[in-house]
Amino acid sequence: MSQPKVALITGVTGQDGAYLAEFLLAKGYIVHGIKRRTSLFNTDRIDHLYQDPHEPDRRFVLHHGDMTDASSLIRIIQQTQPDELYNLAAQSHVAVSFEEPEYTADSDALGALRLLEAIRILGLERKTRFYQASTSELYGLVQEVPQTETTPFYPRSPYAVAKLYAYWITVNYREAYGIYACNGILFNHESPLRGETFVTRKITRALARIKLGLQECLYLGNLDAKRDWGHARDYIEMQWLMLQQEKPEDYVIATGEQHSVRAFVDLAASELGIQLTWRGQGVEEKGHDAKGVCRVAVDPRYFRPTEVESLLGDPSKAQRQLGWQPKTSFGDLVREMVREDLRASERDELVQQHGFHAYERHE
Ligand code: NDP
Ligand code: GDR
Repeated sequence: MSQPKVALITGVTGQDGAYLAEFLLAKGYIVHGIKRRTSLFNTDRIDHLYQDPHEPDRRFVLHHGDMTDASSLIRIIQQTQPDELYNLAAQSHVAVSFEEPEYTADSDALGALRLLEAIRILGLERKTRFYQASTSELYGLVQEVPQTETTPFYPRSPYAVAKLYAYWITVNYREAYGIYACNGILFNHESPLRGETFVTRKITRALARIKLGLQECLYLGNLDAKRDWGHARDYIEMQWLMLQQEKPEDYVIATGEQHSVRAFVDLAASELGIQLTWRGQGVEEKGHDAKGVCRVAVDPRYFRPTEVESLLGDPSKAQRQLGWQPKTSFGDLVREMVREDLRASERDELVQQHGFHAYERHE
């Protein structure tokens, strides 16, 4: 019987890490994940996959490590000898990268370099295939519509600049040392597991809570930003497929469809049966409804110093070479996120009815 393949995932506690770990385990892989030390458990997204360290023959193993700590990365790669290494770990919030630019560069740019160097130091250039989580944020101030693998980059945030370094160091190590290394240039992808401060999840979570009377207001920034939103579950399959080809190449993964933040709000609200009235433009939209309750308001604190206004991907290459076909429509994505956030809010409502306080947070 052939040995199972071994995968190592950085960022395993994140949205994509959780979907990818589940996907690879179902394919028979032994999956190792790197998680950083936190003062509370931070494994909600992967708790259903957890295997007790005392179990023999575990197929899902977590290791403590950090993208800013080369020693931990080298040790884990040496121990696990991965056939496939998926670098998903990152300070992934664009707005936060303006507040923590140096840390973002350390983890997102140098982090990728540390992994590639570890592969080289350990002599794994011919064994370990490397996936780098690149991003449509590289296009930033877009030079061409829609964006393809050859569209010039123009990053617009410390996050995007850090990811630009990671993109090119991946290409460089492929060319210089013959490592099978790929960039997946993924456009925004969402799911019920999306972090609560990214705009889609912020919207579905807040509207579900407003619907149940647990929250009064949803504060947002630029409502006119347009994104090409897909489902994370569909996108992680492409991450895997990129590492199964004969030759390592870079691919755009996108739906080829674009919607505004405002349209996302409208659709999520209509799914929940919430009537929204948009009042004028910009900050003027801040206001209260007939009952004096604020529903959706624009708060300039969520504007970014430099914004990426519009992204639209052309996934033709992935369609041609990887057989890429997004399975989830925009409508189905919004419906799934709304449904799951309504369930979570109903749980919070129940908790509140039993005398426990559910805190309202705006981030
Ligand atoms: P998340 O923010 O949900 O997850 C990021 C993961 O990285 C978390 O597990 C986080 O750990 C971990 N992490 C952050 N900093 C460090 C560090 N210093 N050391 C170790 N681990 C760290 O991101 P997504 O799952 O949405 O995205 C996965 C990757 O894909 C990211 O690199 C992101 O930049 C990129 N990407 C995402 C897109 C999207 O639309 N989702 C689109 C294009 C690219 P913790 O749980 O402790 O915070
Ligand atoms: P993005 O995702 O910056 O594209 O990065 P995010 O959901 O944060 O923003 C999308 C757009 O919505 C606008 N926006 C708001 N954004 C947030 N977070 N909160 C708000 O209140 C708000 N109001 C409006 C933003 O200005 C922006 O234009 C995501 C991350 O997952 C990155 O890691 C990844 O690389 C890219 O997607 C592709």
